[in-house]
Amino acid sequence: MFCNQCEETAKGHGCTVRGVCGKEGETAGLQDVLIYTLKGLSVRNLAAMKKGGGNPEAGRFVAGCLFTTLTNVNFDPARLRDMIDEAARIRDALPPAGSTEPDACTWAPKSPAAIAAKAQTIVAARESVDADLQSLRELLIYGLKGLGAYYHHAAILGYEDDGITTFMQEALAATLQGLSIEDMVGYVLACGEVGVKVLALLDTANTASYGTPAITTVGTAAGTRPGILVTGHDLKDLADLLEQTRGSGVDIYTHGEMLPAHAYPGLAKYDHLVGNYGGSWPFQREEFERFNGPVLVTTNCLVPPKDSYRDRVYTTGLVGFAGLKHIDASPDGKKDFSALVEHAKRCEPPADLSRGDLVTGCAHAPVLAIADTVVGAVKSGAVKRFLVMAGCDGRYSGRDYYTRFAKALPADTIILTAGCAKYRYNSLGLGDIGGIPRVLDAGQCNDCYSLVVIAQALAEAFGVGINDLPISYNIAWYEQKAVLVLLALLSLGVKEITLGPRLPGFVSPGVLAVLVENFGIKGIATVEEDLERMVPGN
Ligand code: SF4
Ligand code: SF3
Repeated sequence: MFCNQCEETAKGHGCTVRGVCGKEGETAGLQDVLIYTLKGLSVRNLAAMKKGGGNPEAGRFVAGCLFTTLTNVNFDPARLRDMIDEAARIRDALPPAGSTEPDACTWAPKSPAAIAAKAQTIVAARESVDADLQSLRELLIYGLKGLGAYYHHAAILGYEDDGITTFMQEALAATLQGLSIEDMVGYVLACGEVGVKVLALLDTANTASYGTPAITTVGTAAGTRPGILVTGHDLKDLADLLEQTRGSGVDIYTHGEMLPAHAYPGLAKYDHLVGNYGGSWPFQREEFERFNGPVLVTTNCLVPPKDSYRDRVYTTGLVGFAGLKHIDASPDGKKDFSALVEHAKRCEPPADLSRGDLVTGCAHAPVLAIADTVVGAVKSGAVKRFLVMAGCDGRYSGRDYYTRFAKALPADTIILTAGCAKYRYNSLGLGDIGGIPRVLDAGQCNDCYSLVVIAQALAEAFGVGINDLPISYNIAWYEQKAVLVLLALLSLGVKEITLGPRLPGFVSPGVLAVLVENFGIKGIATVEEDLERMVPGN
């Protein structure tokens, strides 16, 4: 195996025996082969679309498969094998793209041995490609995984866009074409532009489905009734579970990236959505153990479970892990969560992990509703600077940097955040400035679009360009949704982004030089140095 797609990749280079995430070599190979087959499917589907044909369902399928290969989503070889078979079936039902097609269009996943051999060929092929070109291909593929993930989230709620899925297929096909460095850079930047579109689509999907978020204080104390813990990003799963558990005597708690669910009127209306339990995904092994009741994992990030609680973990949607119970949707799209409810009733209530109240729901609508206050606070000097600290949390010990950085910020600064990175500082009690919370949590990483809208609104209010605002970017990344968000920010012309806690292993020295020269991207240094650079004269 060779996998370098996340921040925790072994030795900062690549996992070659077993993933730091727990992914086995077999699973890594299956994920590579799935992506490879999607490339062939895309070549054929695009050719058919040009002639007025094609498979209109293929785009959504591709998005779901890309999401499946994201870090910490699906560890189950059997599920991945089924997806490869399905990808090949869809591909083979399309007419050939021409008299000479790439191997990805024609190879057949005839047996586990054939798939394993193909996986080895794919890994070996990396060696024969120019390092910068390979780096750009990987940057593009990882951006596409983020794109597929966000598209899948929107599509689940009924919001789709053929332009986005066509780009996804064009970009996948482009990685087979032996394009020049310049052309690949073009695709990478285009991926960011389409990323802005998908984030906007998802924003519309969420608010149309569950209402406009409101700035909301969420309790973290454990109650006295049995509970179900919901983690991941899929709001529809949570909504369906809340509806099915009404009056059951079972409480529902959010975990990790589900915290912002409390801000949506369509979800907050359920009295038995009682609070948030625990923190971000890296701490789930202790937190799930202490929760005592069943846990529903709707999307990333799943950590291989401990034996002490594995019988209480249920996966759903694209998430998979061999041996865990999986809740599938029926053909009409409905999911039956009754097994979790019955399971919860047999369990003790959660052990208390209280970390005080957390504030969330600071999405673009509620923040822009207080735009006059925010603009006034900047003009009066009460707010000197905004720090965008969005992104991921992770296990790497160096991530305490973000807690130390947040603590060291002067009292006249405001953190704009989204994603699970916020758990490094959202319970520090950083207070407010004239009623504006000093940690403005727009929501999940899925809600990064809010940060873009807020920045654009501030730029308009002050009549300046986006890079002339008193905003610094100190982004934490871990997986490929964050790669897409980074590309989206670059496509909007945002410069001088600080990225940490470690730079991606898949970025070659040549590509890094381009990122530094054109966008001013840097890695983190010490808290003191970074503070001086981002909040000069603090
Ligand atoms: Fe390694 Fe990250 Fe890939 Fe897992 S996802 S195998 S930790 S690089
Ligand atoms: Fe977190 Fe996995 Fe990226 Fe959604 S839950 S931000 S890491």
